[in-house]
Amino acid sequence: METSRTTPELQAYLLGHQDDLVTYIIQFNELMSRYNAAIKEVTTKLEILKSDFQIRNCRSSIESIQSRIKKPASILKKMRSKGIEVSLDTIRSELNDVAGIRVVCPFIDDIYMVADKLAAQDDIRVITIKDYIRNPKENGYRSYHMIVEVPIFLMDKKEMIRVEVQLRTVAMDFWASLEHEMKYKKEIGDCQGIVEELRQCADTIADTDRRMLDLRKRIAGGQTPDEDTD
Ligand code: 0O2
Repeated sequence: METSRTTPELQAYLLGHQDDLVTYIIQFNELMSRYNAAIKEVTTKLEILKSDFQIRNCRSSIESIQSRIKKPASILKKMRSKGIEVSLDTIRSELNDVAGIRVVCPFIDDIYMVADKLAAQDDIRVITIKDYIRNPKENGYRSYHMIVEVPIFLMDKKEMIRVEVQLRTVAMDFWASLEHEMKYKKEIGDCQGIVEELRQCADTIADTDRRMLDLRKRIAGGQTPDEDTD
């Protein structure tokens, strides 16, 4: 796709290539519907894991599951920032997060358990894992990222589609959501110590996550089987 035309040039170009444009839009929508299908497949798997865990353990391992398809403008922005030529093929081959699912868990060990159970399913192919919980980003960001491929079954074929699954605790989600909002409203320089303070907040939250997990284990360890079923 030509990206350097000025707006009038682009308009003239599009008017002269209307058939190409319509074909392109149809193919783009087809590709997005495949990402939608992949989101449904992975979300269903997560919901089944959630309810099975709930039945066996009388507590929830997943607080919420949200999903989104990356908007066309964000797709273009990301590809341009990475210097990737924009085409339907490169969207598919080069972008990992067109389909995104965010899983929020109560405790840190729930994250690793859910991630392991998902990865172990024989129709899921794990492409990459970034563990920003054991290896937080410089700014304090923590989350467990999995890029997976899942089969979707179409009328005439099966296709493997990539989905990014981000898993985090409620506390990590609180920090990441606010940091994302603040970061996108304004470019943060470190002149007022804001970056450092945000990182300190992330560290405090991580410490609280660890203490809450420890408390849950101590409470569970102190329970008799009868108390456990209350
Ligand atoms: P948005 O608007 O959330 O979609 P890759 O995708 O692997 O080629 P990338 O994008 O560096 O390269 O991957 P990474 O580090 O796994 O980050 C992917 C996503 O994680 C981001 O998507 C964010 O959603 C989230 N993320 C990563 N770092 C941060 C951070 O410092 N703060 C917050 N709040 N979220 C973060 P996008 O496309 O950047 O944004």
